[in-house]
Amino acid sequence: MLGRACVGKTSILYRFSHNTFSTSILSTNGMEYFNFNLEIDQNKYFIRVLDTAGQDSYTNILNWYVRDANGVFLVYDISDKKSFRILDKYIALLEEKCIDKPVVLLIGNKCDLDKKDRVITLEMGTDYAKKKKVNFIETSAKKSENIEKAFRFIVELMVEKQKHHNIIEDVKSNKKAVSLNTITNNQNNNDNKEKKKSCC
Ligand SMILES: Nc1nc2c(ncn2[C@@H]2O[C@H](COP(=O)(O)OP(=O)(O)OP(=O)(O)O)[C@@H](O)[C@H]2O)c(=O)[nH]1
Ligand SMILES: [Mg+2]
Repeated sequence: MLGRACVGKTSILYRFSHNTFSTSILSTNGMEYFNFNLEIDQNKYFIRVLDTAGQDSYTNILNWYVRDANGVFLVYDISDKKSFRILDKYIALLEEKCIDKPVVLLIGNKCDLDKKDRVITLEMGTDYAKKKKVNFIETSAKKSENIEKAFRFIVELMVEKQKHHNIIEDVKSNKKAVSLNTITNNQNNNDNKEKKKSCC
């Protein structure tokens, strides 16, 4: 869970874990883990989310913690321009520090706010997400809008990514078998098979 201070990272986690919301929530000090069980299509998943502190003084600790992330909620506040501008910095951090490229879900939080308070439009969020090739959703921890959807979405994306990874591994091992076969079997047949596999 990444984003500038006060964008609502902890509030999103509390909404999902305890179905509560508070306007007097304390700013996060350091890091805190939240554990969840989630069932999707009769499959049960255990997810552990690291709630990070958005204050600048914690930036150095982030470098270490993001290394192993499989999925990232990157949160901004639709009423806070700075929280949107700083997204580039977080994306650069992920690109530089993560061992394996994580799935990223960009969240525009506080979509319950009045139109007059909104400074980042839905279109700006969508365009940014497209540009950075990440997924996007607007949420409200206050009104409980799209919170569960966001968690399901990121888990689904992570599962998809893992499946894709497994397929690639399968294809790689198949390729080895195929290349052994080419020595004894029909060369063209195997070439065709291999071409088909690599386009999937
Ligand atoms: N209107 C509105 N206010 C929200 C929403 N989510 C959080 N807030 C308020 O925004 C403020 C900051 O929320 P936090 O959850 O502490 O934000 P954070 O990103 O965890 O902040 P740090 O821990 O300092 O990094 C609090 O006053 C919340 O009540 C939301 O969806 N709508
Ligand atoms: Mg917090």
